[in-house]
Amino acid sequence: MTIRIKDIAVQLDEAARNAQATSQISQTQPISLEDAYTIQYQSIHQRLKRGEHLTGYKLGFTSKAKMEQMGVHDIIWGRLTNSMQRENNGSLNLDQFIHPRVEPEIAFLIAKDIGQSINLKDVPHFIDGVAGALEIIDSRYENFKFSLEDVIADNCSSSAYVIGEWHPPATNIQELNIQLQINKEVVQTGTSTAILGNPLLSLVEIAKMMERYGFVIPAGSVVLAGAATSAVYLKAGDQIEGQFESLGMVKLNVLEKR
Ligand code: OOG
Ligand code: MG
Repeated sequence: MTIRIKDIAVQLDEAARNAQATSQISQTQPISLEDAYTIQYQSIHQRLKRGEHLTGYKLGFTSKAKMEQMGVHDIIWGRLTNSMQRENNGSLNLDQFIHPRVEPEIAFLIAKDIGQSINLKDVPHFIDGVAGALEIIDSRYENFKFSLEDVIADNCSSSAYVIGEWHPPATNIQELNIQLQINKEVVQTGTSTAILGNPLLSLVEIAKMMERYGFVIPAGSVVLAGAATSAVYLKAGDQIEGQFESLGMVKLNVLEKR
């Protein structure tokens, strides 16, 4: 059976656009890892055709907390576009999402194109800034359930992100305590060490992926290193706050239902 890459890409893009869940691809047809990344590429292409542009890349499943919550144990990567970005302390309208969850992340601002593998000791040369961030993930699959290939095809559940204030690249990001609060209640705690033992390693990992798949992360892009804690479902009216010690606070307000 030939796999209808383009049809699946359109199906996933429409599910995102209409905020309407769709069934898991892997339940009706097997797809390979390569197919999954091709579907992701084509699905993002639909967004680009509508005038969006790429703003960066993200990693997924770089912490044990996330792997265990979702039952997927491989590092994955996806793409971010300008329509996903929200201002720090801005708002989020639940109507545009299916079953969104929030998770605290660390973000990097990329200083030099990344298209080939890099060593940990060279990573600082590729960074112009570091920041705390919040990611809103919203799987396009029913019940937020997926296989590794399903989630890759679905652009790793990317749906929105907020970047806190950028700090100089030399700012310490090792062993930072990270807290996620919703309506002033602490709902998740973790540390930056939860991200691959050292969040800088997320750039080593994504560089390997860029080399393998033949893409380049251009200077000026944002890279999200992957969540340090499990993700939490959002409700109307939630006030979300990520606290990242020296990197400060990142906020997002979920609008009340109209
Ligand atoms: C997939 C995306 C994972 C992360 O930070 O680990 C991710 C998901 O959990 O739906 O963004
Ligand atoms: Mg994430």
